[in-house]
Amino acid sequence: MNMFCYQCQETAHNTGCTIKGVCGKTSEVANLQDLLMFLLKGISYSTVELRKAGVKIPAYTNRFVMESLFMTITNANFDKERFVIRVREAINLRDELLLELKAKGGNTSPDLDCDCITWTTESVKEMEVKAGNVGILETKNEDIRSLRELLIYGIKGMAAYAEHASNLGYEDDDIHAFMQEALVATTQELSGDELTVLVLKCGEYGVKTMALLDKANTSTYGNPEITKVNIGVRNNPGILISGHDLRDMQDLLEQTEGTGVDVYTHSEMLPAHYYPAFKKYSHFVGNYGSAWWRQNEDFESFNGVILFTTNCIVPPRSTSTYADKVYTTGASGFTGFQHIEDRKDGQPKDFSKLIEHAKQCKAPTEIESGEIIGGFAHAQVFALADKVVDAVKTGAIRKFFVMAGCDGRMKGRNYYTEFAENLPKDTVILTAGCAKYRYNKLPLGDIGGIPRVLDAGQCNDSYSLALIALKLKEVFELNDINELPIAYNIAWYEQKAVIVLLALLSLGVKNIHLGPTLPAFLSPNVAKVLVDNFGIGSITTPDEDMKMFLAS
Ligand code: SF4
Ligand code: SF3
Repeated sequence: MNMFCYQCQETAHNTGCTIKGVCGKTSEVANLQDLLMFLLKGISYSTVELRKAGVKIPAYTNRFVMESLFMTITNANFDKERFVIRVREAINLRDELLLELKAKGGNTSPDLDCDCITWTTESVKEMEVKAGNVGILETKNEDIRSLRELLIYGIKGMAAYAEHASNLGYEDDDIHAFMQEALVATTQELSGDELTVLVLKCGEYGVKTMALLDKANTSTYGNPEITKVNIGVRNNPGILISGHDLRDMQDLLEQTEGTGVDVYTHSEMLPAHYYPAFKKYSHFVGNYGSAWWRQNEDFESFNGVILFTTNCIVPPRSTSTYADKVYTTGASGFTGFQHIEDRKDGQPKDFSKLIEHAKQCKAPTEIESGEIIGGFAHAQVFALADKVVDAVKTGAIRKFFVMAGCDGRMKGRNYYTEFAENLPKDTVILTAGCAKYRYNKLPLGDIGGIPRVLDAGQCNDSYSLALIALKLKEVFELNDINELPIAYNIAWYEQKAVIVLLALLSLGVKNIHLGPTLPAFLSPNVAKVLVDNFGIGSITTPDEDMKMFLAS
């Protein structure tokens, strides 16, 4: 075994990637990510103790932990050199914090189940050796391992959302404190019950983090509005921006204005079109292509420059003609792609290199034409509330189906297209995340002017779907969110879906069906706890599941 990773839905044989990641992650990078996680636990030990002593943790430290977590999420960063640098920085930061803790009279030799606060090296060779001994499988009890990793994946997703909020100047020290406490908790001999409490708490912090990001996005760029997004192309060269970071979107649109270079969104950046602040740019042309896993084809025909602001990167094929035109920024990275440095002191990032590069490129090749509609986040749906409530009361809308989450390569994901196609005409899909690409171009029609697919936005905008459910509960004067005519049939892929799931559970949502497979990191006992307490279920066939959902 060269590595072990089972954090995403596409993990090999639904048990774990052991030789190389299905995502393309090499064993070297996987192990360095494990080593970075190990050191984050060492850093967090000191920050947790320092907080107890009343010390305010500096923004640099909080950001270091948050960004490092983000860098280890599925298909965000494949760049070995970046991880080597990070590991060195982590050792230095941990040692500085430990000195500070010592000066405060804190305990600098705690009883942890790893040597994450003492182990050190300067050599890459030694890093690689140590990396092989600090992985997930070092926790021998499979239930404890499962709970520890569930918690870790939850905070990885949380870190991604917290980082986007932070990039817009929205911070919450409680969220940083929780992520760091969770990291330390995985080094302690906690019981299954104690870890379960933390996993549930993670969901509460997930809600808090998504609320913070929602506030950051909507305060800065306005509330998403119903928008028809063009999926065709124009004749200018273009930049295709992917990922979730709206501050990067803003910087790019500002810097491309008047340059003759058009901007298109890919995959999870599609919802940027729904924000009033971005609509004013006439060179913000539309959305190109489909979900992240189709990028090898989409990028080939785009002909222009590509910018990744976050996950999900697919390694280019050896025959690719676009690899030299891809740039990464923020937590994302890939050996061979050029990386745009972080903004300094809140100043815009410098995208001039990309823009000059794009000017040399051909215009995109048209692969489809028409429009897709979206922008149904909470404020927009609340504005339509009377219409929606009437439709429910008259029976025009029988049921809502929350089909949020992720898309992915697995063949079984056709299930979601079939499910959407076969849903009765008096049902409405509420979506968020890249899962929508399985059905957002289908002619599903509308119900009295309400489209049958209501897209709230990115995966983090699942928060909007929760707010909509809570609003409906209030309007219909129900005691329990589960009494609403809403079914949850969610697709997951990476760790942001984990925090979304935990957040929904913390809001009291029950009977969520999760597919296309249940997470490999859930041990049978942990899965049973989720089934018994929350009614979590897996998917079967579109027909059978439809019957089950419509009967309940
Ligand atoms: Fe495998 Fe997923 Fe881990 Fe990649 S992120 S190595 S595909 S489990
Ligand atoms: Fe998609 Fe990666 Fe999860 Fe943000 S972009 S939902 S998979």
